Amino acid sequence: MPDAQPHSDASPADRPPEIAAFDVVVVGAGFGGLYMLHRLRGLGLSARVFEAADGVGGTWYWNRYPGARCDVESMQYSYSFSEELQQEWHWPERFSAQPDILRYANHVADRFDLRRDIRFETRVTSVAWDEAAERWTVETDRGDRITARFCIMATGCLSAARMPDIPGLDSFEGDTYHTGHWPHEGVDLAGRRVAVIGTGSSAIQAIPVIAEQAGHVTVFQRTPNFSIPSRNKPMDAEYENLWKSDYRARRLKARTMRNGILYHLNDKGAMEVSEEDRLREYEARWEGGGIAFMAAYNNLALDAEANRTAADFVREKIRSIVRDPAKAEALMPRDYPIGTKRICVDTDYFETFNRDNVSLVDLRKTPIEAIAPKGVRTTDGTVHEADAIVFATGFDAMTGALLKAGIRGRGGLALADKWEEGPRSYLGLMVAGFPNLFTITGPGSPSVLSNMMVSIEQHVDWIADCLAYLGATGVRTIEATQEAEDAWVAHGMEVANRTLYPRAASWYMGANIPGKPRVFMPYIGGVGVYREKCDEIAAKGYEGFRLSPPPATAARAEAAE
Ligand code: NA7
Repeated sequence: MPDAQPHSDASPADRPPEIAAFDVVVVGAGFGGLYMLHRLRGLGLSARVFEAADGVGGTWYWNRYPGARCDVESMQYSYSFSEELQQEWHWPERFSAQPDILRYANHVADRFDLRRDIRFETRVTSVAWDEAAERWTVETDRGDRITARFCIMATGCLSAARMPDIPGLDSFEGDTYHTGHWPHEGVDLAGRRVAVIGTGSSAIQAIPVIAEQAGHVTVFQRTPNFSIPSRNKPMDAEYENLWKSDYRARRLKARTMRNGILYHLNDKGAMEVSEEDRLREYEARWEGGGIAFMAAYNNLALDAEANRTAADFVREKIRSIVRDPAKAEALMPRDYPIGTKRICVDTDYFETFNRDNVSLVDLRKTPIEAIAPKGVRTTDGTVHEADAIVFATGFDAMTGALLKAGIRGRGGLALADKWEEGPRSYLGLMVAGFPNLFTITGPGSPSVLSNMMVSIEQHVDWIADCLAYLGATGVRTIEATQEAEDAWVAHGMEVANRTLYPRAASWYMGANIPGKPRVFMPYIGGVGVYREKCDEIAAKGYEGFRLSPPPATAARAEAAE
């Protein structure tokens, strides 16, 4: 099935700027923005979606690097809102490759006729609250100027790709690529000398595939990562049927899980069992493949000793796979607990270091000094020659895309200023001082610690229900109170500090961006608990939010009309 092409009314280049008023503006047409638009239509609200790319799919539109694949099983990494959709769609593999996920996003856009309200190749440059009109004014790089009662940021958590500030980059004579902005036409790396900078999830997926094509691959590793084999395989028909025969119930159950993924979570602690049992359990999970490895025991994210047993097991695996002991040692993570940096899932990552055409540069011993015309120069003076450099250097995660949109709330307060010391929000859904502005999977919500599809659907449904409530009660503005926001931020930190997560210099902590405040950004209390909390708050008439005019007054005014 070929990718469907966007077909807006006019091609972006010649469409005139839009000056219009809508009920809602949505920023982003990834999985969050697409479903949000669908729900807004259902509520009878007028909506305009702006999308910087020339197609839908968000992160799956941009991340086209070789080997790009989802870490959550296909049967679970998909929308649940339409029974017909989930029954009719067929995923070809246990873990979906990027092209299949993008095809799915395009299918959804067509099936629900979403494209006609999306303006592609249009980047939002300014989002400003108009105090008097109680509306948002949204401007784009194409000269659009739209006002809307509500603004919903569906900009994604990993969409602001980050190039490190390495001197000499412009002097490089070869080609440079970022995994998060991979050229659509693909890249022919056959026979070329390729430098890969970074060893996070993207690199770990890309390196084995690149190594099969390239003449030579030099991997520049600053921090080794824990990675579990995916055991990816073609979709088993019986397994697919099992899911489809019981899809609704399985989806409901997944929503109650800690990370929104249905898998067997052992309810025992790692130290409650003998070493022999423990190793057997880890071995079974390693053979089973995927991130369910981290659910082997219920305290791996909480207890350092328990965590060490899992980390030791993976380090032993690395030792047994990688034949060169020095390389094996360099590839073993030792200075943070397993799982506290995003656990990676791979196909033949460690095995790839047994190939003759793959070498590893340990940047902890010899950091990168500069990019030279012929390659990457490390502090020992070596120039590692390359024809192409692949930057797998990650994203300004969670806050990057939100801050790029130029959001200004009450009194002209810039979100960037408000978040100078780290993101602050109520539930990761709204920010005090920014009325009628919602963030889908914003910082302060489970987001990146969960199956994003589950968290996206939960947020979209919550926001849609909220808008329906406001409409029905005549409320014009909703805004998180400062007290509720402060309490939520304090609660989020308290829960995070009970875990081992803050011990790693991870992108969850903002540690990958020089100067970014070190704050644990996602909410780690669990998807099930979080959903209950959000529902409870809504049921109490949106506790912690200021509704204006208050629903009672609004309802009375409505009755009097
Ligand atoms: P990540 O996980 O942020 O990985 C980026 C990698 O790049 C990581 O190994 C970094 O090392 C490395 N890096 C970053 N800057 C540099 C410089 N200046 N020099 C050398 N190495 C550097 O991004 P991914 O794209 O792999 O994955 C992001 C998420 O997407 C992933 O977690 C999934 O949720 C999907 P560091 O660890 O910072 O020392």
